[in-house]
Amino acid sequence: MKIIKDKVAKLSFVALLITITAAMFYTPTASAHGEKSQAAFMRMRTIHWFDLNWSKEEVPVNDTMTISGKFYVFQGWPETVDKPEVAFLNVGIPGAVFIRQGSWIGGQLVPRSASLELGETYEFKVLLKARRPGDWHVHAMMNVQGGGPIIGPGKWTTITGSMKDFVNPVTTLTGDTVDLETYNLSNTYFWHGLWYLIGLAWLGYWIRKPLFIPRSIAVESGKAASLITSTDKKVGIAFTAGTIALVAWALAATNEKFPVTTPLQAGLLRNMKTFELPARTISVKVEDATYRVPGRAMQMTLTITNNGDSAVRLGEFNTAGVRFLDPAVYEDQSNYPDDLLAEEGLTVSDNSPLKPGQSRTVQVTASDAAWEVYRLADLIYDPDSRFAGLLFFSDESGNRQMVTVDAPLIPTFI
Ligand SMILES: [Cu+2]
Repeated sequence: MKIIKDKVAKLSFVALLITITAAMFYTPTASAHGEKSQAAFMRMRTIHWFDLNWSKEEVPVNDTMTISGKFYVFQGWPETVDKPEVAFLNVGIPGAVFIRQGSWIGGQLVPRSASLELGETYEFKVLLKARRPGDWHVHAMMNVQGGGPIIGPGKWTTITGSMKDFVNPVTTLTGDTVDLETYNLSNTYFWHGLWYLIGLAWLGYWIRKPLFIPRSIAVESGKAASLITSTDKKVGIAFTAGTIALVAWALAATNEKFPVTTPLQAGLLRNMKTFELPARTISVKVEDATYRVPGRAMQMTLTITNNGDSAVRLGEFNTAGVRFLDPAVYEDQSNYPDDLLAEEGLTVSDNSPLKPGQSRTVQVTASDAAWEVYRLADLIYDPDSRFAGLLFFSDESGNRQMVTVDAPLIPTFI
């Protein structure tokens, strides 16, 4: 009976090992990033991305494309999310399908984290080089320390060609040109393999012996000392000494081969250049805002005052990257992703030009399936149901002016 139990224990242990190893190698293809499951308030009240442009829809391996645009760091940043004092401009893609060759905020290269100010707008650009063929959803993204990755709008981009043609040459500070895609890969395989074998040998040595249950019985009956033989001790010492010697030798050999090394640079960039928006001449007061669940529509009562010198009309409401447009005022020419664009999603009770010096209270409705599809309507179940977004007004000469709104949102279910 004891022998059978022991065999079962051993087999279970081996099965567990195989399962864990198999799980490490199982990597299914991810086709989305769960952007829709990021809390609606995170997408609506943190970073507002706008004027976005994906330079290409189809790009061959080794070719580059850019994502550029602007983002507004929301003034009413939620209390529950850390402020973007340490933020890293990134892209949201399924793995290394592109490599990031460079990213810029306000024209300054940002290979490391930057400190962003609430209430400011920044211009950004990310340069990507195509690596793995396929259809990929490419997002702008900001990683905020303590806040997590804040994902922006995504667009489907196709990479064509073959991954085996991909090259990533860089010139080191000592003047050598290496291909980072394959650089020293055999060395990486060698060390992974070697440590894996050492690990297996260590496990193999102990698995040969009686395992859990007989050992437990021995310990309980006071014979714990008999479980470890002098050979076991010698083997243990040999493994320990061997590991230390191997690490010491490898370190010395590496230092000799590469005498000049610099650590990864990880400082914080401060005082980033902000984007100067034109002087704000329109003021908007949100009188109330409701979300009608059955109609998938948000309704706002806004009092708009024009303090500028040109008549204006409301053309767009943008929240969490979803853009609701009034086609009579503004049409998108930027080839913005379809699923995020409600070309006729904005209706204004009176959208005749608002003359300079005038003030008007209007009903504004933003309706589209995107409220549900992008799960923005989940906001109404938050303990602090607030919405926020950007309103864009167009004046007579076509200039656009951005005004932010931020107010409580009350749901109606009828
Ligand atoms: Cu995506």
